[in-house]
Amino acid sequence: MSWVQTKRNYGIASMAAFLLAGAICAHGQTVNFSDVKPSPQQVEWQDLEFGVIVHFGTNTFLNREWGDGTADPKVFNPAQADPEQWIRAAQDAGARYVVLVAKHHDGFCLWPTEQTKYNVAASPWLGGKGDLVRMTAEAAHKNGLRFGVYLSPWDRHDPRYQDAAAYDKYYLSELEELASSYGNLVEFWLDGAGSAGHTYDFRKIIETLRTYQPNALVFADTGLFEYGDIRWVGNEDGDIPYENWNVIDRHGFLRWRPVEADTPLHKQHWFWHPDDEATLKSVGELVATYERTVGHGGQLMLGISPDNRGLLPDADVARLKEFGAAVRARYNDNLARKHQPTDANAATAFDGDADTFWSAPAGSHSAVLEVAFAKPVTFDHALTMEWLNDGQHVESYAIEAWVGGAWKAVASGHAIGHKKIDAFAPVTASRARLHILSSTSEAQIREFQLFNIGDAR
Ligand code: FUL
Repeated sequence: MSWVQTKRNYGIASMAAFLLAGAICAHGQTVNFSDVKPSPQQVEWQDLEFGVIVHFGTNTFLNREWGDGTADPKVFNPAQADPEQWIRAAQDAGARYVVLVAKHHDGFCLWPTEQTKYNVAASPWLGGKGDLVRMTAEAAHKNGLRFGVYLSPWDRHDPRYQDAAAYDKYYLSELEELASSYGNLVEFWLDGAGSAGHTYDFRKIIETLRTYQPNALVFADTGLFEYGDIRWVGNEDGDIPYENWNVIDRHGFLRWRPVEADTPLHKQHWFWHPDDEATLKSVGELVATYERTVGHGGQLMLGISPDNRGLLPDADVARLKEFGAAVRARYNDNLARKHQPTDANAATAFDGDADTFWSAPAGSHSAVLEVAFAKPVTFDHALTMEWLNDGQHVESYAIEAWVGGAWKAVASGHAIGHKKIDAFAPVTASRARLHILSSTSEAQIREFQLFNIGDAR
């Protein structure tokens, strides 16, 4: 359906705001790609790898994807709304954070905001005393997941939307409530859909968010390029095209902007719809999505949707569990751990502990990280992680196996980044290596793991 592809441009508040936002090249200094480093918050967020985004609201009860803002709040009446069930299912899938759509484009708010009556307090749910943002934040925190919110700028209900200044005031007050009352937010989702032609005061929006949530990362799609800490991948298919670099050129200014790929568990559906089992993605599709997102060094944001009871359907819960189990099974038996100990420094890359890393010799621009086995092993996947705190250094690499008395490249690429998964035809060898063919400064590798998964594509 077309709506999922319609991220739109916003008007920019002013040219001055744009210039201020990109002032890294002060005094005419040139900044190189490899000089740009992530913030500590970006490093922490990239380690989360996989999150879920929850869509639930009046649309759920009306078989809609984009509500037009006219739905009666009384339709919102889930008998069993249970964010703990959503969170546990997300956790089974392997997710480490959850973003709740606190207000979608229809304008209906899932918390009892004082800024509009168009919210859960006007619904029969829990006698008008419920607060889904609180319940979801608490369930997430209780189960060790980070929590974030989506607050749609486009609002098809509120009359103030016709007046940019009045709407900014309204939006900022909503944001202030969300940012000050529900604990730490890991991510704030700014969705550009539907906003074509509307001008927002994004400088003020970000200022307000930062006042209460200095560590929250802003997800922003194309039209909000200036304001995001995280960038949209440009599609909703769960596909991060390779090469994927963390540093992008933002109108001549280089910025660390890791990518997040949002895609729903049900094909094309962010909200629950009746009789929709056929759109549920298969385990194979989900694993492929994982490998094309997390395996391409970016973040996977999977959409989940509670039904009109307020629970994830049993089939969705089961699928999420199967998906998590499949990923764990594929990347459980790291053969590199069984290496012959030679070099303690190198061993830090084989140990499954992403908090330790191997470093190539200081100042080097090429290097090898070799793993040797007592007996030949067969492998068909490699998982490599770069330590990014100091920037993204690797520019070209090959995975090589010692075959017939010579090194043979079984996979190669340019970017490694946070995580790179390479699949190749099975190879049997007693030695393997990560060959850094070129790096801007010494390569720093958190993990170099090998697997025999058995389904090389
Ligand atoms: C899009 C929205 O229009 C969809 O309804 C959904 O919320 C998705 C995550 O973002 O832009």
